[in-house]
Amino acid sequence: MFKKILVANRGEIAIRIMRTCREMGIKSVAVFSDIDRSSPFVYHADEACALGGTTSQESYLQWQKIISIARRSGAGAIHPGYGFLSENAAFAEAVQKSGLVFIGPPPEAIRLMGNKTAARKLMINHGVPTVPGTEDAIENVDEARKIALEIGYPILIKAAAGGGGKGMRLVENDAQFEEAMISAGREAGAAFGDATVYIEKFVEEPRHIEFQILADNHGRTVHLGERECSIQRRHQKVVEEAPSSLLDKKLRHEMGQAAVKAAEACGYRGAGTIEFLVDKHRRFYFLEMNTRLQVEHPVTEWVTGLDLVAEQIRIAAGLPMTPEQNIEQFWGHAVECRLYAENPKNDFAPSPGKILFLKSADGPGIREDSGITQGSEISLYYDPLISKLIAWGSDRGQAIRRMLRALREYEILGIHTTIPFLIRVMENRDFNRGTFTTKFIEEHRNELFRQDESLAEVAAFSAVLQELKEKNRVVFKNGGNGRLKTSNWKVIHRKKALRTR
Ligand code: MV4
Repeated sequence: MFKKILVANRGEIAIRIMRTCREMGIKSVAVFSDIDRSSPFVYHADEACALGGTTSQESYLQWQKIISIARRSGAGAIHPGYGFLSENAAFAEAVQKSGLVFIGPPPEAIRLMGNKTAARKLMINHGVPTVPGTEDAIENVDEARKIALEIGYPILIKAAAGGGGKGMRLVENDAQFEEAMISAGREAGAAFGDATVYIEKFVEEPRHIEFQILADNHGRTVHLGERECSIQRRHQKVVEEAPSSLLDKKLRHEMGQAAVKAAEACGYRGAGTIEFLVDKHRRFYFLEMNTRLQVEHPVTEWVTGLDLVAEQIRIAAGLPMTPEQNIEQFWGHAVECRLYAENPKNDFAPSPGKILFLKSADGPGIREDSGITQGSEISLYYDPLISKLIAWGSDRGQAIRRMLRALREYEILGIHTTIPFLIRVMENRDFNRGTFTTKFIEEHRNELFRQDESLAEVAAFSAVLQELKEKNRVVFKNGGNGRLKTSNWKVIHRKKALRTR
């Protein structure tokens, strides 16, 4: 087993990885930018080494620097987390060439799955259902238009080097085709340095459901069930849960088999995710594979009882993984809410600043994977994800109620966060019924963004009440929105104190 691991990431995921390292008796090494000099993840590590720089490009993407720090520190492996270098095949190769272990899949699997047309072709050849579309890149506009007519509108033009929606164009009829193909190619070229595009039939109002897989070097590949990720905004996930309220035993089994087949087809090792779209007829289609640990992995951990980071480390060290078979039955239900430093009342604009006060949520069935603390400065340089709240319940209803309680308990001052928006989602009727698609946020815009009473007035009133409370002139009862102000015991105690004074 490794004695020391360098974590090539920041924020909550760096801490998440370091925690498992500590539990496994493995030392961890942090690398940090100038901006992150005093970030919590730096203090979670056993050792920390400055990368310098402020932007991602100048810091967390400096792979030569990161590899040389790893070697000097005596680390045996590098964990890339998610984002940054996690799906960079050249980095994975360079790590291996330097004599270190990359905690992730083989570089060939990253490269193969990074190319969406190659991935589609592989899936078709292995009998994994894909969305109807082209097997190869489209080049000639007129030939491509013929193909689009055969497939039938609406269609999507997607970037071969893409993923996450960049370089994607919805085309509803033949007249729109040429312009869409040209602009998609231009956008893909600028974003990925590869202008290759292809066509897929547009699946209308689908659910986005992904399967967690694990593969070790002892001949075993298993799936650990699904995550429901349909609640998204501009290709950014907002809420995830496990299991999905859409799947029954049969569909779960079929999709799980397909996910395992997909992972085996590309020679996968470690933890990976197979993304599917499920249409209104409950037909499912392979969309893409994510060759990394995902942000939303905790919901799978909670309903399976596994530590996915520990499994990644074990597999990378050549040990067999813990699960011996596919997991299709779960322990209760888990929901994750992503807390972003964004202002939902201002079109989710980034909200940088200093965390002036922080009292996070805990209690029964609550886990928080956070990257921040009171006093932290949130910059504009990196991803605005500051924390993840995960709630567990014996059933979906209890998990949602606990999440709602935790979101209301959470107190954070100094920046805007997505908490008020997440509360609206958790209260939403269609969300609670499980009747939603990837268009949920768009379709419920009015309810989700409805203005409260004048917030400024409420804030001013609260400030006056707080002042009176501090002078012991008033006591609070368990109040309006179910938020605990002062317990009745304290109220009685204070009344007594006033009487005896
Ligand atoms: C699709 C699709 C419908 N039909 N492909 C969005 C990001 C990228 N990963 C693929 N995406 C989609 N691909 C076909 N053939 C709809 C989407 C899509 C989407 C997918 C999952 C979650 C949210 C989404 C929001 C808009 C579009």
